[in-house]
Amino acid sequence: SQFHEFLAALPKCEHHLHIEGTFEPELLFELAAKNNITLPADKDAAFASIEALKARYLTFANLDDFLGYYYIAMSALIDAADFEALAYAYFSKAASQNVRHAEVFFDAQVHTERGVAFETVVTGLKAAQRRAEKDFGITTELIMCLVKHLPLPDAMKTFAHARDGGFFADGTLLAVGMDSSEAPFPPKMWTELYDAAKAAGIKRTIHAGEEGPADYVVQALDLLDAQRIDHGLRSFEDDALIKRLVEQKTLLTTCPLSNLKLQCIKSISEFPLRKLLDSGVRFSINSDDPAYFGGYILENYCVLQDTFGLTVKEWESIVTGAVLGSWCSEERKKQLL
Ligand code: ES4
Ligand code: ZN
Repeated sequence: SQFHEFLAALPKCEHHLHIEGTFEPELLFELAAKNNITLPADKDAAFASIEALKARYLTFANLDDFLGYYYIAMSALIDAADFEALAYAYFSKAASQNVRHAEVFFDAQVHTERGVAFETVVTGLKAAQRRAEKDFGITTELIMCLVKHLPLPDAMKTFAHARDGGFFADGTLLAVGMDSSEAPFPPKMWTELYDAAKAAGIKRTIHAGEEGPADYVVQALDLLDAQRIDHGLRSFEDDALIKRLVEQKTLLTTCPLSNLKLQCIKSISEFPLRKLLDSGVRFSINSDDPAYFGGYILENYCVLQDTFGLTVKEWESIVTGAVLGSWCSEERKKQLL
C-alpha cells in the first residue's frame, strides 16, 4: 500500500537486533557445509533441510523454545569471514529498508564457550561494519551481550576480557547488555557486572520485561542503573514505573513481531503501541531476530500500521524518538534528524 511506501522511506534507527538472529537458513546451511558442521538432524528433523527449518520457525512456544534453535545455529559460525558475511548481509538488508543507524547485539560468551576466539568474532563484525558504512552510508555500533543462562563469574570473565583488552576504550564496543532466558534470572543477580561496567564508564542496557514481570524492569533501573531497557513490554503493568521511564527518558527497544512469535502477546493488537504513544515513553521499534520472527524492521513498522492505523505525524514522532534514543554522537544525531 501507499502507507507501506511511506514507512519504507522513513529514515530508521535499529537498537534491538541480535546479529546471530539474522542468520537465515540459507546462509546457515551454506556455512555449516563450508565448515563441516553437522546440524543435529538426527535429534530434530527440523534441521534436515532449509525448507523444514523455515517451517519450524513459523511457530515457537516461548522464548526458550526459540533460543534452542538460535544457539544451535550459531555453531556454524567459525571464522572471522563467517561473522563478516552474517553481519554484512544484515547491514545490506537493513540499508535497503532505510535503516541509517544500527546498534547491534552479539552473544560473546556463546562463541567463546565453543572455542571461537572473542577477537575472531569482533574482527569479522568490524570488517562488515566498515564495508557497510562505505557501501551504504549506514552507521553501526556493537553492543556486547552477556547471557543470563551462564553463571555471573562467566559474564564477569568475558566482560573483563573486553574491558582490559581496550575494546570499549577504542570504540570497538559501544555498550554492554544481557539477554537469553529471562524468568529464572532476575536483574538483581547481575549487580556486580553492571557496577563494573558503570565504574568503567560503559553504557548499559538489559533485556527485561519480555517474559519476566514489570518488577524486572524496576530492578534493572534500581539495582543495575540500566540506561536503556530491551523490550520492557510488561512495563505497563506498573504505572509508577511508566512515570519513571518517561521522566528519565529511558528508551524501550520494543520488538512487536518477536513478542507475537514468542507468544508474549496473542495478537499484534495486544502490543501496547497506543500506551507507548500516549504515555510519552521513549521507544523504538525493532526486529530482534528477523531470520526467526518473520520480518525485518520494515515488516515490524508495517504490521503495527496495519493494526493501529497511525498518522504520518505519529510515525514522524516515532522515528524522531528513535534518533534521540540512539547512542551515537550529537553530530550524527543532527544528520539523522
Ligand atoms: C533474544 Cl528475543 C530474545 N530474548 C532474549 N534473548 C535473546 N537472544 C536473542 N534473542
Ligand atoms: Zn532481544
